[in-house]
Amino acid sequence: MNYLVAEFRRQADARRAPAYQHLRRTLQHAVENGELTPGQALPGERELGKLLDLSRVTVRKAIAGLVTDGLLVQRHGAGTFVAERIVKSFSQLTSFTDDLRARGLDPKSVFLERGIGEVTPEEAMALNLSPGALVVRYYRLRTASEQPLALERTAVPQSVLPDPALVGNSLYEAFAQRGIRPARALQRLRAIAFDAEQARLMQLPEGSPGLFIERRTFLEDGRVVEFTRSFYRGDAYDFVAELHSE
Ligand code: 16G
Repeated sequence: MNYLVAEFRRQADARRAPAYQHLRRTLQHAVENGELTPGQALPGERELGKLLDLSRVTVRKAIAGLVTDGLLVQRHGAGTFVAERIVKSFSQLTSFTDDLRARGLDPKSVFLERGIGEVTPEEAMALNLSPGALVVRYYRLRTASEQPLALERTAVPQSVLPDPALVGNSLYEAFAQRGIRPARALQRLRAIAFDAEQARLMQLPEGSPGLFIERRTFLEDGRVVEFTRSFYRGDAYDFVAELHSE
């Protein structure tokens, strides 16, 4: 942590600004220069305060700002960490909950809409259903440690999930509980900019970059169990895929 002390002094000498802003810049520098690496734990508030001769209120204020910026994350009971981009495999059929739990985070669903209705023509095409068939629909804000990461609109044939209330936090957990085992999925992806309404829900500036991913998920017998349109935060994810020559 010597780097932090030296950098803090440098920042404090260079500018006349409140102490919390110096600390904020110091921590930002440390992350940008790789002195603090993704996933690394920060010293506790008390320790940091002692190290830099700052009050706890000042330390807390600096950290709160960086959490809002997405540079740091706070995990309940565990402390403050440098945020990591989430690496998501494009060749594995995982769920949002799987991906986030694998990083030790706490994924949640905030239901913006939840209901049942007749398929739209687009849903009928995607789910191989006849006009008039019923689907269960969800519109969810997906968060991890209170940070919004994605918006997802899902339609599932009612023959697969008879009641919308069957999904608590995780769709795939609800599938598993009913013995429904997704075997494969087709995805398409494109870049988007969050519109005003989406940006508000995601707590991002309007026009922030995002990834739009459409997934159709199949059972072994070819039935489609899910048609989901996900809008992921562009700055939070790295998508990786292993490619083979044939
Ligand atoms: C992922 C899937 C989405 C699926 C959801 C289920 C992508 C791009 N999308 O977000 O299609 O509905 O996981 O997650 O991976 P859950 O089981 O946590 O509800």
